[in-house]
This record gives sequence, C-alpha cells and structure tokens, in this order.
Amino acid sequence: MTQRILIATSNAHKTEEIRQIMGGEWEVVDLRSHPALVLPEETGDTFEANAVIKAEAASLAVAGVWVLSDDSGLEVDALGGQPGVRSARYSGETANDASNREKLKSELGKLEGPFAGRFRCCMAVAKDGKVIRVFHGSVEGVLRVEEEGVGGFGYDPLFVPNGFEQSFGVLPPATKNELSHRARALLQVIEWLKEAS
Ligand code: ITT
Repeated sequence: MTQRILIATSNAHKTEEIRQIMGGEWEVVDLRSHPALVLPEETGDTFEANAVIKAEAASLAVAGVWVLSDDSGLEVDALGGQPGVRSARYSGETANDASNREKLKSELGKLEGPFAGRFRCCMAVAKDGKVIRVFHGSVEGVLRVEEEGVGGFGYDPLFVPNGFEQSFGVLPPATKNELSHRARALLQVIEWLKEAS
C-alpha cells in the first residue's frame, strides 16, 4: 500500500529529488499541500538543529503522517566551512540561488584554488510533534569559480563531485540522485522506514 510522507520543505527542487529517490512506494507531498502551515525561523547553528525545528513544527501541525525534513548546505574549506548552515541566505535576507552563487564566486575569486568542499544534508523523521530519528549524508567535491550548466538548483552549477569532471549543473539528475548528500541521507531514511512503518 502506498503511504504518504510530508516533506517539511518549501523548496520544490528538494521535493522532486526526494520523490525521484523514494520511487513509487511513497506518495511524496510537501508544504505546498499545506499552505496555511508556516514553519518557524531556522535559528539553529547546525544542520541537525534546523532539521529538527522543521520536522517538529510540521509534524505537530499535520497529525498522523510521517514527516521528513531536509536541512542542507555547502561547506567550502577555504572559507572556513561557509556558507554552511547559512547557505540559503548567504548573500543576505533577500537571497536567491543566483545571488548566492554570485557571492560564492566573488569570495572564491579573492583566493587561490583548488577549492575542496562538500554538500551536507541532515534529515529528521518525525510524527505527531516528535522527532524520532535523524540521518546525515554528505558528498565531497571541488568548487568551480565559473558556473557550468543550468541543471539542479542552488550551488549545483559550481560543484563538481569527486570522481567526475562535470558539475551537478551538467550531470544528469539520475547521477546526482545516486550520490548526493540528500540521496545518502535518504537511503538510510528509506531503510529505516521499511522497519518502522
Ligand atoms: P526549506 O528550508 O524550506 O527546506 P531551503 O532551500 O531554505 O528550503 P535550507 O534551509 O536547507 O533549505 O537551505 C539549503 C540551501 O543549501 C539551498 O537553498 C541551496 O542553496 C543549498 N543546497 C542544499 N542542497 C543543495 C543541492 O542539492 N544542490 C545545490 N545547492 C544545495
């Protein structure tokens, strides 16, 4: 029987990747199905803290279903781990993906490469207001100073995963969804849900 899972996100790109990875056994919906539900500010200083805030609030508001949150971001070693938990707001409060990439290119442009970094993802699984488990995934790579491709979202056109020559903006979605930080966290979630549900 298909079960429903609510992804506590307003980022449709995340939902689509999660839907692709979860396959047909789960009906994957997100906050677009619950327009009245506004999540609290992400005030945590770790991915895990913010994932917990989102999962707790959404699962309190929508009873009886599995809720999954995704807090993720990019760490660049040469920038002391920035943008990190501030990835979505790196270029300021009115930030969007394009302005965040501009800011990253400008910061990296002041330094000598190559630039090692990683995407990290923390996922929290919750039900009825209680977080039950958290899972982590990451993917190591190198940051480019020029954008490459228009696929994916966020910093994807600047990130080349180790073992590849092209950025996540160029690589097919199926490749990203096999090895991304999100996929690595989510595969553990899927295994756990098989036992728990
Ligand atoms: P929700 O909080 O509603 O889930 P959000 O986009 O604000 O959506 P985050 O707070 O987790 O999500 O911020 C994640 C940011 O990190 C996101 O805006 C991207 O800039 C970046 N990011 C995360 N995963 C990424 C990926 O797979 N590819 C490129 N950039 C990514």
